Amino acid sequence: MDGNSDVRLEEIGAYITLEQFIIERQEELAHSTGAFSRLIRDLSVAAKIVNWHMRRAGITDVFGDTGVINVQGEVQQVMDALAHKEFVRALRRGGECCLIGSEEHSEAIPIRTNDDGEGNYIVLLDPLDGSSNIEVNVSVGTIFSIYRLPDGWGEPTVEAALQAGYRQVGAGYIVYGSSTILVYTTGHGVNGFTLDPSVGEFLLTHPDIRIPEDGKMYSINEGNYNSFEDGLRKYIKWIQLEREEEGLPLSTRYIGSFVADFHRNLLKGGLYMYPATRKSPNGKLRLMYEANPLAFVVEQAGGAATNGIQPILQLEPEKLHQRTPLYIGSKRMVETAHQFLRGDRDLK
Ligand code: AHM
Ligand code: MG
Repeated sequence: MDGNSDVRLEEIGAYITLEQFIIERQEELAHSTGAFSRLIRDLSVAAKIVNWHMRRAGITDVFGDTGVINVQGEVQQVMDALAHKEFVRALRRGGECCLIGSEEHSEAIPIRTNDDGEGNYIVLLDPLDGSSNIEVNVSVGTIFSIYRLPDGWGEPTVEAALQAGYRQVGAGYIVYGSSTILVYTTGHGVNGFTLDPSVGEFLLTHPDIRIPEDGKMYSINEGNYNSFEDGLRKYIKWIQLEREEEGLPLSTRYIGSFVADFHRNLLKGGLYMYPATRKSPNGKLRLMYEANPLAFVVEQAGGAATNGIQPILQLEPEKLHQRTPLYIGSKRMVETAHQFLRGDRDLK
């Protein structure tokens, strides 16, 4: 190793693996017994396996669809099914989870464990978000939301999972991008871990992530512009004004992979919007395993997430697969969007 490499290593300091980090932070968690730590470990193991499949996509035959239409009425991709299977397998084997809700399965999946009884955690997930992007080498992700089974609850059923977002005890996502990064929160800040493929460990690379108060980028499918409500159309026109003194115009960045758009906005500042449209009158994204977990992450990082009126985390869910309009990202950007949506602000 030459002198320069030594210097670089010193700058980076000691490596902290996800597992070490979880153990060190365990006492922050209420009723900490180590079970939650094991649950995060199980999710990270599944993430590594999915990552492995993803990195070989194209070499192995995992592109294309399965021919199945999922509960969302969308064509299931082979990788969707594969990711779902790996996460369910890891959670089942881990023993800390009693119920799984997945975008790729119409019903909640109860998990029976061995003689030790059942785990106490409910995990809701989108195993592979943005999967239509895989074939063209664009980043995709996994999103997860964690609740405790309410005290005294008997058989874990879907009703146990229908808790408002503010009751989450953990949430996070994995982006399979130029590198693979796992970001999560337990309500004590947000931390990010990059997978080092040579040693197969997630290493702490993004401690205590804070989202900038304001941003220069907005993410929305502007192809739907004509079906947006009036206030939103005005907001978008305002964003595009040539007014240097107000920091305008902003830049559009829309990958079409929610996790990837969200991750960029989290690090750089920005606003992701998926509003109600004529085609999707309740928005497109799912409350329980897309909006809620990333709302928890963004709030913990100092940002905001709403449905255009109320904070996402306050919404009382009715169904596992329900959809919600979503405005999520830098706090000031969400506030400005709201002013336009309420009609309190105009283009002038
Ligand atoms: P998915 O969960 O079926 O992959 O759908 C969610 C995805 C998001 O990742 C992305 O932001 C959005 O749908 C894109 O939708 P559209 O093509 O309508 O802009
Ligand atoms: Mg999704």
